[in-house]
Amino acid sequence: MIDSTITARAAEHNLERLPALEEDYGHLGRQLARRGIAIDQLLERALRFRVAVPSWAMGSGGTRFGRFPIAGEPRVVFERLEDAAQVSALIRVTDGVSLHFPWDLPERHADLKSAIAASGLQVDSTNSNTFQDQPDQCHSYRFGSLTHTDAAVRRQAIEHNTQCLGLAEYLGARAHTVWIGDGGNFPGQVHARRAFERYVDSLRQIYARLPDGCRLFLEHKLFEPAFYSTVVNDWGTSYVAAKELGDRAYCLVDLGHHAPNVNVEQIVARLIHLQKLGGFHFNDSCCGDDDLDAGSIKPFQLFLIFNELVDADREGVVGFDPAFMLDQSHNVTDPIESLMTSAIELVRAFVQAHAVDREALAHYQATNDAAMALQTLKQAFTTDVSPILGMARYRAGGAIDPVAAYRASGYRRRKAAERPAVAARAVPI
Ligand code: LRH
Ligand code: MN
Repeated sequence: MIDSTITARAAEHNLERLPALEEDYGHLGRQLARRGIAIDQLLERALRFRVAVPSWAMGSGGTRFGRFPIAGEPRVVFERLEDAAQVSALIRVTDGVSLHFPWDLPERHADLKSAIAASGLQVDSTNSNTFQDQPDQCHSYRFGSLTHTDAAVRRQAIEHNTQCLGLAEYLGARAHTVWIGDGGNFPGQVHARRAFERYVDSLRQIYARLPDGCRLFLEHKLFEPAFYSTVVNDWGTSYVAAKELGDRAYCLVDLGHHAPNVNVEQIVARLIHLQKLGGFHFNDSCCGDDDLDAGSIKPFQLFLIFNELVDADREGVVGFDPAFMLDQSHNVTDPIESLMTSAIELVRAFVQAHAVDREALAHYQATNDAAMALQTLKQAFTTDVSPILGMARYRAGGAIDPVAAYRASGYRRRKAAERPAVAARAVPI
């Protein structure tokens, strides 16, 4: 399902750009060798990096103030998979896709299974949705779902998650993610302890139906849609719940789900220590859950998060197997371009984290040499590893300059002709 014009443009572009890339790669290789770093080892790391794209971000997102559809955006899951396949073809690190139900629920499940196979992608995680009411729903989620005071509403939400688990098993997903917006807008509206107890009780019933080989990810979020109290508002709450459920329940860290200036990399280190780091929803933010492109606002924070991940991986921390997923909303860019450049920023932070002189860092930490400890991290963060990222895409059959190749392919224009314009509200996110 890879668009032949895209691969043709990429091949043409690569021919033009390869000599310069090889020159830059050679130059960087000499620089890194002086620091005792073998560039080909970093290249290997880049080639093995993987992150899943979110199906729900393949169209333009929107806010409560409006959504501005772009011509040729996908309308149904099959078109979202088609676009995700182009992202994968161009940058070669996003061969996983996260699905959201019921947004991605087709008439016939078999059609979805074959479309996924045709796309060359695999399902990373399924995601349930008990934060919106569906047309044919019996009970409203207006006042919550898994923590609702009414057992019938909780049963409905548990049943929906159980159906998602059935799809996860059928589609070969490695995890199921539960994010709920439950909470209150005013003091007194929600009994804080009772609500959390209902949350854990509902999750127990979902956890009991977890298919073999599938992990359960609990996603915390500081606020929105609730604005006074959110039941699962922080990592500690998520951790306690995951701990109570069992070995296959983990915490998922969505970077935008924290108050401004929270030290997210330290939360990551804690969850690694507690062996409950299940995965990430990577994005970036300025104020709230802005779902902006990863690495676009706080690239140093992204690097520091990968510094914790690489440190743990090199140490061989028990049970360390975090799932990497993007979770973004594209309001002013072409989603395909944003997902490509965001995934590339993740590979960049990952490769830079592997360029940290960890021996020197450990020495400066042990001797409380704060200045040199920071400089050791900054040396890696300020290393322009773009030649390694370009060479990895080229070696993996992708595009050295994916955005240029994508634009030259005219893919979006051709899709605009194929896919009639979508009304303002497509994926009601
Ligand atoms: C909640 C969230 C969650 C998804 C939704 C699309 O803000 O991050 O991960 O279910 O976005
Ligand atoms: Mn998320």
